[in-house]
Amino acid sequence: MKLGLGLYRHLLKPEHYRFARQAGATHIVAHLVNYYSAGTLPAEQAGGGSWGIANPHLWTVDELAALKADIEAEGLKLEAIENFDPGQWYDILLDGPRREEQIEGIKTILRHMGTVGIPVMGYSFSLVNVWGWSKGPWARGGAVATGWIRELAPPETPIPNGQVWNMTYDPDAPPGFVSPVSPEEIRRRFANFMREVVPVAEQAGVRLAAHPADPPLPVLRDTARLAYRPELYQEILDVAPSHYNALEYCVGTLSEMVSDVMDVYESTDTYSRQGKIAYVHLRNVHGKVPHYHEVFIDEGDTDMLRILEILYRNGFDGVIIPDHVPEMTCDAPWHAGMAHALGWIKASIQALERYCVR
Ligand SMILES: [Mn+2]
Repeated sequence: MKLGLGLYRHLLKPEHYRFARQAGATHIVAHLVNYYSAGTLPAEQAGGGSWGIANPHLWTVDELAALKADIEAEGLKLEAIENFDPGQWYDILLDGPRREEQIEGIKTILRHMGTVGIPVMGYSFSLVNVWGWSKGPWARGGAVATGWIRELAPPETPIPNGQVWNMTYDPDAPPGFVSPVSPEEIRRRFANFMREVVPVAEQAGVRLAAHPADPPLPVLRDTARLAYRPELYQEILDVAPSHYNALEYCVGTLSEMVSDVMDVYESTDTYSRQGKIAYVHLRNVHGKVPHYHEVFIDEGDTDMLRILEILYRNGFDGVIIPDHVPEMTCDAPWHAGMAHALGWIKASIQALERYCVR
C-alpha cells in the first residue's frame, strides 16, 4: 500500500510536492479544476452560490506531461487526476445538446492521460457534487472540521440554470432551474456515459475511478444520486465490467452512509476483494447523513486500522491519500492537519507490513 497526497490546483507547486515527500508520501493525486479550496471549503462557499467558472479546456498532452515532470522532479509519482472540470462535461451530466461533443472531449482527455502515463482518472458522476456542508469546531480539541448537518444546511434550492457541480458554465443562462432528475434517469445517463468511455479507458490504460455520492443522500437539490449506500457502488461497476471501471474509494463517505445491507468494513472487504479499488480517500467521521461531521483520522466512528487491515489482507496495493482533514490550531492549519494524517497512515501501513500476515 502506497501513501499519497491529494493537491488542489492552487497547491500544485514544488513546495507542496516537497512537503508531501517530507511526510513520507510517494504519490500525488492532482486536481486541475479551478475551484476554491484550502483543504476544506468555507461554509459560505459550500452552501450556495457558485464556486467559480467552469473551464471547457481539454487538458493537452504537453500540459499533463509538464505536470508529471514537475512532480517527478521532486521524487514523486503522479498517480491520478481527480475530477473532470464541469466545463468539460456539463451536458453529459445534464443530458444537454452538447453531450456528444463532450463525450468526445472526455475520450480525448483519457487518451492524453494514456499517452503521458497517468494511470487513474477520478471522477464523480453527480449534478450537485458536494453541497450544504457547514464547518465547526467538531474535531478533537475544537479543531475546525467539515460536516453535513441538515439544520445547518441552507434551504435546499434546485440547481440554477447555467450551473452544475456548484460551478458556472454559462453565466448568461436564462433564469430558472435545472429540471428534477429521477433515480432511473441518472442511472441511464451514467450507463450511457460509461458504455462509451470505458472502451477508450481500456485502450488508453487509464482506470476510471468513481467517487460515491458525497454527502450520501439519495436526492439532493431535486436530483437523484448514484452510490449513496455501500451496496449501490456495485451498480457503478456492473454497468460496464472492466478492470478500467473502478472506484475512488472514499472511506469517509462510506462511513456516513445509512444501510442495513453493508457497513463500511463489509464494503471495504467486498470491493477490495474484487480488485476494484483504484485508490483510497481516508478520513474519519462521527455520525451519518443527515447528521455527521468529520474528525481526525484516529477518532470518530470508524476503526481505520481495521479498514487498512482489510485492504492489506485483500492485497490492495494502490495509493491511499488523506481526504479533507480538520484544521489544526497553528500558523499552517492545512499543513499540520495533513502531516498528522499522513504520519498516522504511514505508521499504520508500516505496522501492518511488519505484523500482519496475509
Ligand atoms: Mn472523498
